[in-house]
Amino acid sequence: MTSPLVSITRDIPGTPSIPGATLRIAPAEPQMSRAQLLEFIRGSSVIVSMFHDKVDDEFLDAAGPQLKGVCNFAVGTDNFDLSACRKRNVLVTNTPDAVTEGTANIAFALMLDAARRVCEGDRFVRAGKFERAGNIFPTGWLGVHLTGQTLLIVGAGRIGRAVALRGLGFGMKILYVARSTHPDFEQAPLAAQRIDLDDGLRRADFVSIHTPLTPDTRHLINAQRLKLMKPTAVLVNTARGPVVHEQALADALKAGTIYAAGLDVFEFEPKVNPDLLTCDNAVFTPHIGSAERRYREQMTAMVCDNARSILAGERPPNLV
Ligand code: 8YV
Repeated sequence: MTSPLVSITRDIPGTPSIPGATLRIAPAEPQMSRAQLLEFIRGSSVIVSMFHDKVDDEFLDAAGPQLKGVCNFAVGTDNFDLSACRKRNVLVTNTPDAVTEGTANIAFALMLDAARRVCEGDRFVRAGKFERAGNIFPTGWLGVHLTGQTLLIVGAGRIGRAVALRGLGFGMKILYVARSTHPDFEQAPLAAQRIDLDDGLRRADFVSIHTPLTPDTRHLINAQRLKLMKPTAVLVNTARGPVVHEQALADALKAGTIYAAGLDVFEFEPKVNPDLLTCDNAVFTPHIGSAERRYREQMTAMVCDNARSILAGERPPNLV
């Protein structure tokens, strides 16, 4: 009897291993086209997918009827047509927890950078402008402070909580937006207050987005909502790009409707709105929220464990 095939659609860190299975790992370069991806997954019993692989009817048909599960190398599952998976009895898993700390760290890095103009300063120094300008006057390069400021967390999951805890360390007051009350946000140490999104945007000095992408959250932050924010406010998005209307954000940054933004995710990733790229008051990273070696290796261990359970006919630990 031949061993079941597990296809991993991108090179992943650490040493993926699934006893009894044949592993096929896509090379890091060159990146596969959709047609090549569909060919690559043919005959798989389990597929380890990336957040940018659209797992839909076409994908599931290309894999074939022997497919038992798809293990996403991500916590987000907005790349899945879950009902198409359910129809075929294909199990879906993700990697919660492993992405929490890394993503919270990048959110905070972007928050500090946007507030204190770190990357803008870096560009200034590298371009020789510091040397040409001479010493900076006390009125130059003024940023916004964090201590005592209000941080609004949109989406009260694990990552939102980890960002709120970091905010607490900076002496920030925490507000949160969620569909229901979250005792872990309201209890000590966060003592956060739940608020309606529009009121929260009016009150916040910093807004950090941590909601999954769903039909309800697409363009949650649009032109109208950006207008509710303070002109001194900073917006950070490390969740999914389409939660923010990117053109409206570029317009708000240019008009000074808000002070600055920090983005790890983009509406049409990996494309970035050209107007955004011209905004000196925006700072970007290329969707690397969870990219801390320790946690990426944990994600590898999780997808392997989920795949092993699926092949063994057990309930996988991170079933979606
Ligand atoms: C990516 C993410 O999966 O967990 C998610 O939902 O978007 C990220 O952690 C990661 O960048 C791997 O490509």
